[in-house]
Amino acid sequence: MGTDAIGAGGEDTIIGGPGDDDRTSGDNISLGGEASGDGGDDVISEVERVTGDNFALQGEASGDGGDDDITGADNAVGDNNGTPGTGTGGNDTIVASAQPNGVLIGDNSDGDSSGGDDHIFGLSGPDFLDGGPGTNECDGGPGKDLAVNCETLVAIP
Ligand SMILES: [Ca+2]
Ligand SMILES: [Ca+2]
Ligand SMILES: [Ca+2]
Ligand SMILES: [Ca+2]
Repeated sequence: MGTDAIGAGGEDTIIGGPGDDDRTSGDNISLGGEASGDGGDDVISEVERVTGDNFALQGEASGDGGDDDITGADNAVGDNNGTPGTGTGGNDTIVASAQPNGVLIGDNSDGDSSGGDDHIFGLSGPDFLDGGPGTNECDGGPGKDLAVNCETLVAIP
């Protein structure tokens, strides 16, 4: 098809800085096809919409998820994000931005694959935290947060 993005990911550091950085992912990105491959362990900060591993806007995203460190995200998926987003989940740490109404998902966008053990932190609430499969810790921080699939809950009303 020519629009697929496939390959094992490296270990990247991505820093968005101030402003609307729109969207990025730690590993493969495809806007029209499939994004797949084993994810690297990435450090991504100050990007509004983040996928820790593979991101496909319209197709399937799959692969073994890396262990990503994501901070300052409004919307985050720790592992593969696509239609569907499937694969083995990595152990991710995800920290929200200061914006309320964050949506922070520890594993794949289709929550039925295997998942990693994730640490998810909200900031100014309300945020939505979804640990997915695995053994997860969710800390809502200030505000009226909602958390699902979290084995350890901190600051969730
Ligand atoms: Ca990654
Ligand atoms: Ca990951
Ligand atoms: Ca994960
Ligand atoms: Ca998880």
